[in-house]
Amino acid sequence: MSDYTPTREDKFSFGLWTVGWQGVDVFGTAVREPLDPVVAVHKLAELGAYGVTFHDNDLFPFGASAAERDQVIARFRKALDETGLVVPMATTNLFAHPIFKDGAFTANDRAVRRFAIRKVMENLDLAAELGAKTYVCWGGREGAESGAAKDVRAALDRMKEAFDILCSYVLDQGYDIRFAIEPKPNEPRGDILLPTIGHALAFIDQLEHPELVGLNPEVGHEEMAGMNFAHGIAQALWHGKLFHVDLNGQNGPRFDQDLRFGAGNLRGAFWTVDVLENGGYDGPRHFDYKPPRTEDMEGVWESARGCMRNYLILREKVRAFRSDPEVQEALRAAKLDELARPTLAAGETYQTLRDEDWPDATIEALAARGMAFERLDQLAMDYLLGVR
Ligand code: GLT
Ligand code: MN
Ligand code: MN
Repeated sequence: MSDYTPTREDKFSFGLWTVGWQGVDVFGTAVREPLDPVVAVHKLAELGAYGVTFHDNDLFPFGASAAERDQVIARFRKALDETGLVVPMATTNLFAHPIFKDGAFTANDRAVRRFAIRKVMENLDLAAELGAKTYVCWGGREGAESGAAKDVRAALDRMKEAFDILCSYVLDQGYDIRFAIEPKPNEPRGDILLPTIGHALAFIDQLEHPELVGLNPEVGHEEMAGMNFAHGIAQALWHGKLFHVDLNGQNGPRFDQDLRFGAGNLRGAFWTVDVLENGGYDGPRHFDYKPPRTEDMEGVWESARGCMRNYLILREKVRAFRSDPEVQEALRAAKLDELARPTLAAGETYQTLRDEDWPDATIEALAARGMAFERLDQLAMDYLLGVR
């Protein structure tokens, strides 16, 4: 058993806005002082993270002058050089300023859309400069609270237009950057466009450069919609679209809790780690959570440590589960090997199936067979509960 100390090879990353969250919510003011990004970089490196991510306005305020911006970026860059932390991903704040009250790429107001796309291009330049390979687009304000306020089909046309423009910008600049759409069903808008992994996957297919656009699914966002996160990212991987991931914790369909990874739906977290570790994902394990308002800075760093520690504990359990001979036997009993086999054998066609004889006794025998899933799941439970 390891001591669960993270290393750079584990590829853990955090958004500046996570550990830097001051606790401002709908009902209350800030409970913590602003966190200097330079301090955050040093502390995250010390805790064992390999990367840090940011919105443009996590670094410099909206409307900052060029001089102010350059100064902040120089300090940030120096902290990265000193610590060896990398910037695997960057993103744009298209939700905080009042100009984005009705969205950014899909705001009814055309001038707002033009301003928003320009803001993204500006920060793409910085992302490329800092070596980011993924650019996240979370459209938190793209949506509506009422029916006629948003023509969804027109809004999707505008959303597509924005991504088409941004993809051509990235290609023309020669940036090695791909976009990752982050779905969310609601909050802050009553209903947000591209609410789930499935909606976003279908949308990407309609773009001019679908190869440049994938997903950044977040645990809590899918669970708010009642979805199974592990299934969602498994499908995203199947489509070759899991470009990035936001790990955190959520207790069922309610407001976006953004708990530290492992809190909330722990069983879901186990299967999430299983898919990430065994499904061909090799990107950052990015934590997007909010240290609760109850915590002082000590508690903030404790929660950041907790995200990584829980991931490593679950990874150890997942590995033990997958390599246990009894589990492998249970997987065979549950016919997982058969699921992996094509339904038709080589040379067979639908006609083979048409020609097959299906006596009642064969059908009854198949219907009577148990699937042995409960034993398989209990083995996973035993690992999760620490008795195996
Ligand atoms: C915001 C949101 C997150 C997104 C971030 C990227 S910002 O805090 O709650 O889920 O990932 O824009
Ligand atoms: Mn969230
Ligand atoms: Mn997120």
